[in-house]
Amino acid sequence: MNSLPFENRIWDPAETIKPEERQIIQLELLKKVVERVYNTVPFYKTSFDNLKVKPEDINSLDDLRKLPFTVKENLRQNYPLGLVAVPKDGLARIHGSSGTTGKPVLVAYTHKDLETWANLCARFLVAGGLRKEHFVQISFGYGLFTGGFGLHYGVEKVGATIIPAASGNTARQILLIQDLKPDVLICTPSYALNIAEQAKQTGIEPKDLSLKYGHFGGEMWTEDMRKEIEEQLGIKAFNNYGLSEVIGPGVSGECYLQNGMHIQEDHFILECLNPSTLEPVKEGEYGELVFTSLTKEAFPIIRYRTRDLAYIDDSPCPCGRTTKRMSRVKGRSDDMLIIRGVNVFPSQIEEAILQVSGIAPHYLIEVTRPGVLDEIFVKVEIQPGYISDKMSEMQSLRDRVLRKINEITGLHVNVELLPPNTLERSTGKACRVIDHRKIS
Ligand code: DLL
Repeated sequence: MNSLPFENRIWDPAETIKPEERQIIQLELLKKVVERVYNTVPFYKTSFDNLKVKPEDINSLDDLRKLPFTVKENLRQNYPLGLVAVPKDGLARIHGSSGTTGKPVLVAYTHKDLETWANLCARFLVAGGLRKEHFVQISFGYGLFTGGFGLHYGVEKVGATIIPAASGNTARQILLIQDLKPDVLICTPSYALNIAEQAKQTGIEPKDLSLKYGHFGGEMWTEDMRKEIEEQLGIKAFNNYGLSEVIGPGVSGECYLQNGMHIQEDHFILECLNPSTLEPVKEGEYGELVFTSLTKEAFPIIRYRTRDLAYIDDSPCPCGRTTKRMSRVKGRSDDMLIIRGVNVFPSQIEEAILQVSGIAPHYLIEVTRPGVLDEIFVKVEIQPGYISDKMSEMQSLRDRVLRKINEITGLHVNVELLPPNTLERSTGKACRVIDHRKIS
């Protein structure tokens, strides 16, 4: 691994204040935002009134639980900008979530929101070691997607040099890395692997490139995937999380200790709830993440149900930041596959296949129901060096994948080994699952 530039620096003193002080700030801000949405956004007024709750009922952080939830469907119903809480001339930018079909879900920012957002991204970038003298290649899409612009202004705030490569044209990404020698790569984890793989194919050893570390997010990835990226690119790989509805990237991100993502609690209150009962889970138990924004002007959001499943860790972090941390997202409640009654997350399958040597980190899960029973097909690529003419060797590799998946998920699945480079590569968020049961 390349030598690392880490020194424990903190971007914003607000990251280290005592949790009790932060709670006082949270309550003040919560009261204000609740009052503001009630008076400016008809959707919130109606949903509060339906539950017979008024802004003055919020007198403690626990009172948050009296408030109604917001779900993606509410944003769709209020398309394009029905949930915006400021006059149109107060807006500075519109972004949208990454759905590929139908109308996007749109979100809006004032100038102050953009400032807040850049500061939040700067926090986790610095927590991973970003310094002014670094060169940073941003290989996220620039557009409605929040990844490109969000990280762009975060890096700019810190004062480092940006290479806004955007996503796609992987050969040019590699050329830029070779010639401009960036220290940092920012993109989705699947695209980082794609870049490494394509470099290898053109005779470039990715480990010898200049990159020292990367901030990856925007899609689910496992700890094994992290190892894979770190090994292939010879870097440290940090996780960061966010969603357009809440602000974009910058909701939480890892520090250099890589032990969970620090939640920006002075800007968002995070609840972790059992998705069926909507009651809080115990600390350390997986639940659905539900966010309330505290400081956003244009698009405040109350108790937004993300469907993302993770757990909260309240133990102190040696880096000195005093915020709670969240685990990596293990999946979304709506990505959970129910196969013959067994619940399985794509991340469990990723975890399994990445533990089998000889298997590349490229896979596709297809679910069908040919008769009455569900069938699951896991298509995985073999690593280039492991391809063999001997049927028995390929059979045994396949058996190892089958056994590992069974060990981790309890399921008997069909595994198809594919030659290297057969599955489509993504330049943004990878598509890992095709559920034919939903399509037909
Ligand atoms: O993906 C924001 C973002 C961009 C975050 C770049 C980090 C880096 P959306 O397009 O609205 O926003 O998608 C949000 O992506 O609800 C999660 O399901 C998933 N997601 C985002 N980051 C992670 C992560 C951006 N680190 C949805 N791990 C979220 C797992 C993630 N899933």
